[in-house]
Amino acid sequence: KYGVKEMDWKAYHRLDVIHNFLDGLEADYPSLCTAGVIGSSLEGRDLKVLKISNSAASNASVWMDAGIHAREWIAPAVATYIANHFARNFKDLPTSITNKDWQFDFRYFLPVMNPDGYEFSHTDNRMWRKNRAWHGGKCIGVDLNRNFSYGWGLKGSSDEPSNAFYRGPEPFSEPESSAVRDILGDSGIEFKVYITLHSYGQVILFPYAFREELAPDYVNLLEGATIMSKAIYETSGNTYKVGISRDVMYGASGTSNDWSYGAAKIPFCYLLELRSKKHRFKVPQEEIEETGNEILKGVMALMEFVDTI
Ligand code: ING
Ligand code: ZN
Repeated sequence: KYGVKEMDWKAYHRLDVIHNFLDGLEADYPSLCTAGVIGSSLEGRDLKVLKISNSAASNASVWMDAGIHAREWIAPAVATYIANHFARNFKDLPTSITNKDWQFDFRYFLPVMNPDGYEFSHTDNRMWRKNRAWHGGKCIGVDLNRNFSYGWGLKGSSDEPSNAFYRGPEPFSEPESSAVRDILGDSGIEFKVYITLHSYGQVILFPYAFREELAPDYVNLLEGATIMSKAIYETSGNTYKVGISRDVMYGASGTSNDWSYGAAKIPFCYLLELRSKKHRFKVPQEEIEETGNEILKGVMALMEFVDTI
């Protein structure tokens, strides 16, 4: 209860409040919600997750992470907003999302994938992006979204520790990316959807970011992205472009989204760049709830679609 009371979506919160909130959901809904820890950051902070599940054996899993980049504060806020909604409204879901029995686990929400960087962006440098690892030289930080093994080391990343897109000395050199790999690729859980929240730009990206060829599931991926974008527009009037990264933004390699699709073989993988073009990384706290709601509606529409595939 303590954590739930402190949490709201009218302000940005520190890591302890977010983690207490996850424990609070478990306390409020013990048969539905389970908080857990999938690993530790370099500085020893928990990589804390929440599972929301009715424990039906045939459920497919939906993963959502956020905060892989420290300064993108709107992303953890939206992930917790969505977790909160699904936990509190779970019993109403089977008819509101699909006519069939509910057959998804939210497994897991990882609202802050880069807790060291997230805290650093609160205490020292609001514009910090990477984690806080040192791999020689004068500079700190690996870009966790260049540290995954699929296409690692190619264009759109850097081997320079001083670079904002520093990929690290080797794939999965970082405890934060390794912990995610161990769950998504090595836990035996069947994942159907991978969603990773970033900001900013209002775009929905799907694989591949690192190569020219279209993904084998390009048509399905595009349809899912378009459905999300349409649901967002119908909710708030905000426009989100859809497409592959090199068309809509820029190319990148070693991303969690490409790895989830290409290596972990999750069929629906999306990177969402949230609001806002106007405020960039500093989305006013007054816009958190609206952003959470538009993305919630987008995710629900996506789940309805993937349920038919
Ligand atoms: N952009 C992401 C980044 O990691 C991205 C998203 C991924 C863009 C792949 C293009 C290709 O650079 C932000 N804002 O972090
Ligand atoms: Zn990002």
